Amino acid sequence: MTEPTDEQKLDFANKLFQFTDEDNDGAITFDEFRTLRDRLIAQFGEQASDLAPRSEDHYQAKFDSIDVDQDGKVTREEFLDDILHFLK
Ligand SMILES: [Ca+2]
Ligand SMILES: [Ca+2]
Repeated sequence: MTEPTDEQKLDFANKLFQFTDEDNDGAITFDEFRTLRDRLIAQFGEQASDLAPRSEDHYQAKFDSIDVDQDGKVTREEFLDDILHFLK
């Protein structure tokens, strides 16, 4: 196994953003974010649940940390910043 390239990481991050942004309006609301775990499991199985927080408290903390400008929405830019940092 080789390390994923930056391009693959970016591709993955973009796909995850699209998956999380359920109504495709270009921003993730907390409501969309909190259902992520259930939707990941439904789509990809139990092992995908590692990508999402485990409890309501974790969701809120995680969402707040991704939403850098604290406007209640996570834009693609904010999301990619966080996930690419996480994948490093
Ligand atoms: Ca949305
Ligand atoms: Ca924001």
